[in-house]
Amino acid sequence: MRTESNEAVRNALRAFLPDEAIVSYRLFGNGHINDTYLVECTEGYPRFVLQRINGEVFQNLEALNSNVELVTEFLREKITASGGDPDRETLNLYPAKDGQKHYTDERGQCWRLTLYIEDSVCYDQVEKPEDFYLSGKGFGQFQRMLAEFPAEKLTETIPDFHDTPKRLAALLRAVEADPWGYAGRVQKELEFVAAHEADTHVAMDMLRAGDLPLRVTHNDTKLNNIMFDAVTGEVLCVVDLDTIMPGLSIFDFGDSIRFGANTGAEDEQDLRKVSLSLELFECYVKGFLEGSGGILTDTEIRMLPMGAKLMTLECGIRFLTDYLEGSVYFRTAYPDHNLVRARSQFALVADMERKWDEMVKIVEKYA
Ligand code: GN1
Ligand code: MG
Repeated sequence: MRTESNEAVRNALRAFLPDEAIVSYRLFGNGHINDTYLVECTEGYPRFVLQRINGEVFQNLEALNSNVELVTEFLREKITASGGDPDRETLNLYPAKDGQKHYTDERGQCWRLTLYIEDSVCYDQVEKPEDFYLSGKGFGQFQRMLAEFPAEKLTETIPDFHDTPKRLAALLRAVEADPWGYAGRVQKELEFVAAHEADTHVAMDMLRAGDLPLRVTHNDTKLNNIMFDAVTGEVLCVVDLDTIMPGLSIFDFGDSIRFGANTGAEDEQDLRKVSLSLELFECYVKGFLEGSGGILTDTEIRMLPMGAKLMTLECGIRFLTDYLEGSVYFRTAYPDHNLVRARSQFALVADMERKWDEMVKIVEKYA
């Protein structure tokens, strides 16, 4: 995956802003999918975030734009009604000159501009346990706010996004096709996945049986998808709304644990550094249960540890699949990057299994 030419970025910016207002822009953030830029303007304008939405990953751009617009409008009303500051606590889409909240260029690339939230920070790794507790509360509150969102208005931007058995099937197809001849290098990883086949369908089975309710979920609750106030340290705003879809609450819980409670990085090469921090796990459980404010059923709460294991396993499966397919999906910084990421995910799954009883006990303590 590559980023766009300067000319394409400039051209996109001109669809939203007068040419003379644009001072500079630079790549921004650490997302693996879209291209994101921070935009500086002349006096009288705020700073902006410009994004090119990855049209290979998001095939139905119209539905994606509609989802993000509906959700941000809904959140704006909720935040205003509860006395919050909607300019800082949700994303604000800035209209293009034609009045639309996005711009499609002549090459079919889709762009959007949002207000940059001043005096905010986001983290790629937990620095203070307190912050992780707050992120849990923030994502829990987000879940609670969305509980009243009319789910039928949303389109699934990526169908079967967290359908782990389908993710596994895609991996097996990639192994079969093996377009780059890499399959021989990943036998150990494939054995690990095969040994966890039974886990992959636990959540989907419970959904079909009606044991877990379908909700409106964020689906990508990495720590770097939530902004904190740089001054007060409080959680401000959940970002990266592209994958808001019907989903399971344990997915949102689980993906946060996968990313934030890992003592190593998502792409840690030294697997001895990868483990589940029970301290951070506990912080997040506490925050998430407080934030979601009683909307979760007993079964959802009981399945939280499984959500963590499942999201980690699934993410590893997705990284491994992309590695075999030549790294066409996730942005990578070096050739084996996706393999390194997959290994780190599987190491984390293994550590969760070692700590399973303790994870269960922690959840019971706050249930
Ligand atoms: C991607 O866009 P970003 O970096 O927040 C991915 C998530 C993965 C994550 C792994 C649309 O999220 O599903 O969990 O990378 N987003 C999409 O870090 O596939
Ligand atoms: Mg992101």
